[in-house]
This record gives sequence, C-alpha cells and structure tokens, in this order.
Amino acid sequence: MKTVHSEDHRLHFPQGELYGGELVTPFERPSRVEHVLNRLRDRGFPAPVAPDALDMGPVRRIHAPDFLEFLETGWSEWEAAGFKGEMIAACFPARRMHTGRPPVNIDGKLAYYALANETAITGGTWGAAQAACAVAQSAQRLVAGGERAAFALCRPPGHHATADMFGGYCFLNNAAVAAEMFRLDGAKRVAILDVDFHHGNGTQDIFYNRGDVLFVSLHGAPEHAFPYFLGYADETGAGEGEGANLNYPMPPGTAYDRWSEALDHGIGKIRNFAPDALVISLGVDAYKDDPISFFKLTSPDFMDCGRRIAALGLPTLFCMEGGYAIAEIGVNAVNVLEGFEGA
Ligand code: Q9C
Ligand code: ZN
Repeated sequence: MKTVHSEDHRLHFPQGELYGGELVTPFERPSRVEHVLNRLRDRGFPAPVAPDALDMGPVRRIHAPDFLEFLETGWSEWEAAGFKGEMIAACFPARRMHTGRPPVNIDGKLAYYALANETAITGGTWGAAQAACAVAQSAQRLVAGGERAAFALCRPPGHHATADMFGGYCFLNNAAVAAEMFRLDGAKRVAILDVDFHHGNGTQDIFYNRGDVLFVSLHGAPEHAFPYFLGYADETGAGEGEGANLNYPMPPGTAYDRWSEALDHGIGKIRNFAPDALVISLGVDAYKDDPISFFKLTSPDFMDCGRRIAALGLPTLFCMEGGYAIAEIGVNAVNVLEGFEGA
C-alpha cells in the first residue's frame, strides 16, 4: 500500500492548547507523523510519495467560501489587529445568540468559525491544512486509479471540521473532500467509516442530508467525550440522507469485545449500502493508553480491525485522523494497514 505524505504538516504547530485551564503543548503535534513514518519504513512499506498540488474545486464543494477565506486571511487580520498570541477563540455564538452573521472584527470572526477553543491557528496553519487535504486528494486518486488501497498520512486531521467550522485540531475535512472526489470520479455511493475515538461531527454534518454518502462512526459517548454535543445513536440522517448516518457511541472503559461488535455491525451496514469506495477516518486514539480518550483497544486489536475492514473487499482510502499516545501511534496506525493487507 502506498502512503502519501507532505512535510508541510510542520507549518502547523501552535505552542498552546487550552486544556484543563492551562496552556499546554498541543496533543496534536508534528512528532505524531514521524512515528508513523518510522513504523511504515520499519515494516517495509514503500517510501511515501509527495502529494500533487491541492485542487480547490472539491474543497469548495465541501467547505463554505467565507470559511475558506477566513482560514486563508485570518492570521494576517489577527496580526494587523495587534494581537500578539496565537488565534484562540475566547467566545462563541452560543445558544440563543446565533443569528448567522459573521462579524467583521477578527476576534469575532474567530469566535464565529471556531467550534472549540483547544485549537489555535498560527501563521502556518492554512498551509499545513492545505497540504493535508492535498495528501488526501492524491491518495484518493491512487485508489480511484485502481489501487486496492492507499494511506493518506494527513496532518492536521479533518473529521471535526464542518462546512464552516474548525476545531478539535481540524481545519479542512480531508476525508469528506476525498469522499466527494470518489463521487465526482463516478462512484455512485461512498461509505465513510470513522474509527477515531471521537465522533466525526464534521463529516456527519457535511453529509447529513445526503443519501449517496453513508457515514458510520464508532466513538466515545457524547455525554462523556468531545465533541460532547453530537454523536448520539438517534442521529440517523435527514431528508434524502435518512438512514445514511450511523453512530455507535460507547461508554468509558469500552474494550475490543464491545467495540468490535459495533465495528461488525457498521461493516454489515456498509455492505448492505453497497458502496463503490470506502474512506476510513483512521484515528487510533481508541488505544488503551491514549492520554485524552477512554477506550481500551490494544495494539493487536488494531490489526484485527484492519482485517475486518478488508473483508468488505472495497477500494479503500485510509485518512489519518487522531491518536495521541505518541510512542505507539506508529504501531497502531500501521497495524490497521497491515491487518488490511494481510487479510
Ligand atoms: N476538554 C481528533 O482526534 N479535546 N481530535 C477537547 C475539551 C479535543 C480530538 C477537550 C480533542 C480533539 C482528530
Ligand atoms: Zn480523535
């Protein structure tokens, strides 16, 4: 399986993440990628290839023009306003305050486009987000071109990003853009399976009204886990998309016995949907030692997960999402790929 990777992910490395009332070094950091690259090399995977230039066409089909403009120009507006720190939202259009009008003031704009304030924007963020999305696009082209599977080593991740909000470490929804590209390439139906510990609220929201893209997510129950306000089992899609959204929220302490039951159930739904392509939002933060998550998967479990995904027999694009047990992220992510290839 080929990997697509860009060193431009390094452009995004904020100094601070607001966590428990402290500014800490972000959990989502560049060294995550180094561990994955090292493991790929150690396990004999082909050397990663660089992506082609980003095609903004499919990005514009997923994200709103004003949001893309904010990501592109926000940092210079922030600097011009005289702010000295990184861009961290300090307020939100909360309940009963949202009238859908983006402010002109950059501090207000930041609040408008943010869905959480753990995620800072820096001068390099837009470049890195574009590179991550280009990585997903190039890997998608490999699969659309006939490869059985490809690995998009995206950083920053994407599944929390909605059409017009960033947060949860995400800016552009790489997996959603790739799924849309499969549709543009002629796939009648596409399935997205999100195994990241966190609910893929962005991907869910983007495709909620569409019947051509099935979204299946396994995640920490929203009562207990970020993003807290979405990811319940009764969110099943709307309109044309009714029945094409499937959430498997699971409680603290969930181990592979229960998690894999949900996986098999979701895989069964994907099989019935009969998609022409499969996108995996590959977060490995369901790992037992992940510092910000509460599932109990072991490293061998990730290999079994890859095996079960392979049994679908679909052209498959893996898009990297979360995973914050830095030392083990390489083993866990590559185990999914090895399980897939060995199946
Ligand atoms: N107390 C991904 O795994 N944590 N994003 C906020 C609030 C944000 C995770 C915690 C976690 C985002 C791609
Ligand atoms: Zn996650």
